Amino acid sequence: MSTTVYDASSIQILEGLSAVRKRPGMYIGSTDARGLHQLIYEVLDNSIDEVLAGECTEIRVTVHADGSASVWDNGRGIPVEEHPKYHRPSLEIVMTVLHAGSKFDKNTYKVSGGLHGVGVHVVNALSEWLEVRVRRDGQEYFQRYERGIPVAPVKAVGPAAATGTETRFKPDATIMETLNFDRETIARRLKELSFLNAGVTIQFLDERDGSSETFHHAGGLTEFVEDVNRGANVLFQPPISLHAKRDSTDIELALQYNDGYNETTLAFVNNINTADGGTHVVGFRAALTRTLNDYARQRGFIKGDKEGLTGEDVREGLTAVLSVKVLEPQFEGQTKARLGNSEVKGQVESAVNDKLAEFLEEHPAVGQNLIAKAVQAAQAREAARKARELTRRKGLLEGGGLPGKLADCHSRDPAECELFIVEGDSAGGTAKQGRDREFQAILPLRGKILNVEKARLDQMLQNEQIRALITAIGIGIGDELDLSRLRYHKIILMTDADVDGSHIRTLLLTLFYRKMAPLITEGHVFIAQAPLYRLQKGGRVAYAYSDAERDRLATELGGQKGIMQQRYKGLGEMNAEQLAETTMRPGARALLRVTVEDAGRANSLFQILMGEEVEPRRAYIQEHAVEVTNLDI
Ligand code: 0RA
Repeated sequence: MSTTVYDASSIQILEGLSAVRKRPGMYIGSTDARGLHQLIYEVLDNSIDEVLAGECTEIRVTVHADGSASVWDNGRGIPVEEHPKYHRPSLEIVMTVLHAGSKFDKNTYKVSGGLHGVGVHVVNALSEWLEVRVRRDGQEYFQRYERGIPVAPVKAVGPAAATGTETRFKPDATIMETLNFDRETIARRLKELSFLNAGVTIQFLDERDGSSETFHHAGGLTEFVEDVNRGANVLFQPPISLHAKRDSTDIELALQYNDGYNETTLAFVNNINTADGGTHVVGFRAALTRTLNDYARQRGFIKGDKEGLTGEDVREGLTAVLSVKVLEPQFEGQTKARLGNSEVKGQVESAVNDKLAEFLEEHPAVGQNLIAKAVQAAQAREAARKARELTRRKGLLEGGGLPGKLADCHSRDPAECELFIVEGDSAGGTAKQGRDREFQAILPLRGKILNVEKARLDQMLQNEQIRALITAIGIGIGDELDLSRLRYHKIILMTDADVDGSHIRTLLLTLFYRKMAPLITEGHVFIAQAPLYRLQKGGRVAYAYSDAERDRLATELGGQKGIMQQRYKGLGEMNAEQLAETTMRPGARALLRVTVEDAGRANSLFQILMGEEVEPRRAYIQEHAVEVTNLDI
């Protein structure tokens, strides 16, 4: 590089690098654990683009023991020949400036837009070092970079029989707040990708503990739906699946119903999860409602002048995975998780209308099954409306009469108010003594709350615990929800660190996720973290929130000798002052904010643990034997 350091392209490279390193959040969202994993996903996106181009069948992701990660694929390999504009090897340009990709080819779907697909050069800029190996034209090529800058020219290092790319990088500790790759997080995304790209084989190796997993789903979305419905009673088997193209948009859908009352629709655009929906989901829902209504009328399930099925009716118990491929996706919203392209609504709607009607024609038994469920939902909707009206008349949802169990706070400014939901009357009593009554309210819950997975709205409103919760929170539920009436901006779940505690927490999160979603999406739900140990030596007291922390603190306090250690089995074992100073008081406590992801995970865990099928539950418990040894089944 010595003679070319100052040429125009070098300057552009250095400026680009420093822009990324100055504002990493602009490129990868954040520098916390989420941002760290985003680095892997950015590299992975390029391999997935090769899969979408039909040029790659195998991907290997490895987390190495030295804290680096690598992605290997058997695609075409990043081109190495001189780039026409920059007069450098294309490989070097892709790794330092440009967006990579088979993106030079027009008319291929690509993972791009939003936080995704910013390009592998961003990963390079945020890495202490990065090494790329390309197998192409019978050669293996190699280049290494440090903090994004090549340390030597691209070099041919030996013969290669096949083609492909391997990128290994070590995230830069001076930029990223954490370097700890989470096996579960990565595995979840790889599994998702293997469902979305039927036939690709994705291997995952974690060299830190030697574990490995292989994801391969020839059945694609159909298997995805079956996986989501694991543990549920399904109304028909196998899931309905359809595939169609409208203009340049490719549309794939699989759906199945279970005997529950909730809808789970997962939607993806170019393999990116659109958690906030968008035009593709709107098109799908419109088509589902229309097709099922047409079918129900044609077959006489709904008589001429009778009111039809609503969208909610036809989505009760629905599990669907929708995956569309769009040439130039526009992602919108705060987190870029919603598809904006208006043309996609009509494309998906037309495809689903045609193909679903065709399917129902050919499978009348499935059609009947499905309509019976939706008609039942319509009847229940009517019953729920009546129940709600009754409850409203009683003033229960209006916050008129607050529940007797609630120890409310003095302040009436919701922005500063906090509601602690506590397990049991005894811990509730301690929390009441320990709180700051100016702004902290306590609601003790007794025993298990209702299984919301199996309850319709009307049944839920008859449950005393749930009514107390709804009334205390103040925003109502379901269609009637009004977030502006929220009485506490922080809703804090404070349960024991044992199996019962985590069970109740899962139940509560599921209730919020299913019936009061804005509470979670707007960030109002938190989990209090109580310590597991209290250590004392002489006059010094310290609290530990994990075994590792206990060991560290014991060393700090000067070894094991003379240390008094207390292990808390529940909140009830702490006195009010201890609870306040470790878990409740702002400044001293550590709250975890619940994200949609957490709640979604609680939800699927909940389906497994509470569902009627024994086998998935047994399998789950075996897999997680260490964590749930005391689980009462
Ligand atoms: C540009 C053009 C071509 C492939 C790629 C990039 C490519 C990039 C990455 C990144 C990770 N794995 C990748 N595999 C391929 C097509 C080149 C051709 O036509 O041979």
